[in-house]
Amino acid sequence: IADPVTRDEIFHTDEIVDAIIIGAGFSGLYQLYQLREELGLKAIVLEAGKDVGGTWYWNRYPGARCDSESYAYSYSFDPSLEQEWSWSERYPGAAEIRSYLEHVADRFDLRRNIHFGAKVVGASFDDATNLWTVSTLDGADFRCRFLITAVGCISSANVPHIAGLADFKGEWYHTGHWPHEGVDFSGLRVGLIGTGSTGIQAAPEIAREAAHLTVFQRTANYSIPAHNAPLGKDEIRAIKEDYPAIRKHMRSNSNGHPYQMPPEGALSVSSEERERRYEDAWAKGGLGFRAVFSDLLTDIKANTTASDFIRGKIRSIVKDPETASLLTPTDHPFASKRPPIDTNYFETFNRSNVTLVDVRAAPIQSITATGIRTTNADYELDAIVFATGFDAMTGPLLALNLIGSGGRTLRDDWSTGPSTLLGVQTPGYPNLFTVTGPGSPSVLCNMPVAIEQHTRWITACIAYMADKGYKRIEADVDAAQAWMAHVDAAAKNTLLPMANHSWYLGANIPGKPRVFMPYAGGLSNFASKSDDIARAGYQGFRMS
Ligand code: N01
Repeated sequence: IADPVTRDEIFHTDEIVDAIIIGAGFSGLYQLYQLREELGLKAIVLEAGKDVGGTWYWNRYPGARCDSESYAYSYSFDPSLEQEWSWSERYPGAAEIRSYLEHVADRFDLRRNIHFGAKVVGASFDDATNLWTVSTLDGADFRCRFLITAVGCISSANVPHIAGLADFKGEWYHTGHWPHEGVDFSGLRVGLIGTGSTGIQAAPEIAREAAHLTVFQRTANYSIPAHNAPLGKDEIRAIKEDYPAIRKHMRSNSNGHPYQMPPEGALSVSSEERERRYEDAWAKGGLGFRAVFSDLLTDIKANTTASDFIRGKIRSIVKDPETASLLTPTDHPFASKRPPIDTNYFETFNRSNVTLVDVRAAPIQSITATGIRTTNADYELDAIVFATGFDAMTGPLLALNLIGSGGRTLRDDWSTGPSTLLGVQTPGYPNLFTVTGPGSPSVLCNMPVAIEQHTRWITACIAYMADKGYKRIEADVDAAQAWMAHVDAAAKNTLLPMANHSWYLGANIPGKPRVFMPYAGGLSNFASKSDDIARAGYQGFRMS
């Protein structure tokens, strides 16, 4: 490749593409659109799945549904797209989100630049040419100037190492890799391990179908009723009319959701008023419960009022007092782990075909040919469902086996925890951009809003480089260290680190460094910091 000095020379070579994007989910699709349509670059997407969808391509477990309101869980970049698409329910099911992303891919003719079935297994940077070589499982190599990972944060399934799994005679599944043809549980005794957002969505659905469901719970979880329902024509019309204001509000707050948070703290109102507001929010349902008061995530006393309210609800729903007590979370404040929302989760334990097993008190010892053995009992099962989560944020990036400048590896560089600047670049990995990387607000937000901010920043950065004739960008070590210190401080300003076993901290994966990975300082704050850095000529990044 010739030494480029103009945008055309940088970006219009035949042999080497300007950018490779890994992943065709929400991030990858929009990143491709921007690079191709706005910058006129030659960009391709490498996608392991056979179609678009990302996390929604793989997550097809019973009850898989998004916890964001459907109208807010969508792209905002094209006003006619948001006018022509109508969501059918308050929360979109996995299949409907897949249809939406397929529609986006068709509408913007994105598929012609996407290689499906192309699983990336390695990528290395060449200092001499400033190019990346990306290798796929089938042995193909692709070369590009910019490598952009759009691999999601919770896409690396975690199947815990439990002795004996290979001996199990029944079928077992991880929710994140669900068979596309579905699973028929009728007449079966099913064991479900895990009570995070996924397990809480799946349990009621499996219980309805299976002969018996045994839920193996290590940590009791708070959950808010979703109150999912079809969206009426009038609601859809009102949303569409109001979209500009809704989008503006979503971008200008800390989490990218459409909720309005009042200025008051939980303790600034009378206990009757507090209770009334919690009851209203419970009746309304959804993640908006976190926004009933302004200080639920920052003041433990305020949070305790919400935690107590939910604990009371669990006790009032679950009829058997012992089961209710086991289901009642006590070891972390509400929303310090990502709070699930549910449809009849706690009610499910009133069914005669559902049993709750406390594997904190008596841990799972092994899986046998016929079921699960805990330290005090054997449970006979025909199928096991692992709703055991993900090696979040760093897992999908480490799986790419990235080799940076001078032959360094990301696995070594992140052995004590990730280091990035804005979540978007890692020192030592020039021309590599990570959408929703560790250090970005991503998972603490309504994802599409965060993704639009992250990808727009990357696009602007690449456009800037093209204008200036730069062919290499790399985050400074000092700037990345300062950013990670800020990420750590932002988390400590909240109650989030109090859930010391959460995946935000990497604590769900044995041996993983304990680093609070997402940026808890808020999306709008993050966006303005990112803009300031860009305006200052990409301060903290070295370009040449
Ligand atoms: O995973 P999790 P998830 N033995 O890590 C348990 C998003 N999401 O798939 O808490 C026994 O939260 C583990 O126990 P503990 C959302 O961001 C979004 O449910 O570690 N149990 C926990 O109960 C969410 O946060 C939607 O003690 C074991 C569970 O497995 C994220 O995905 C829907 C175990 C794992 O919970 C991940 O949720 C669904 C073991 N060895 C998910 N190992 C939307 O709606 C783990 N567990 C957008």
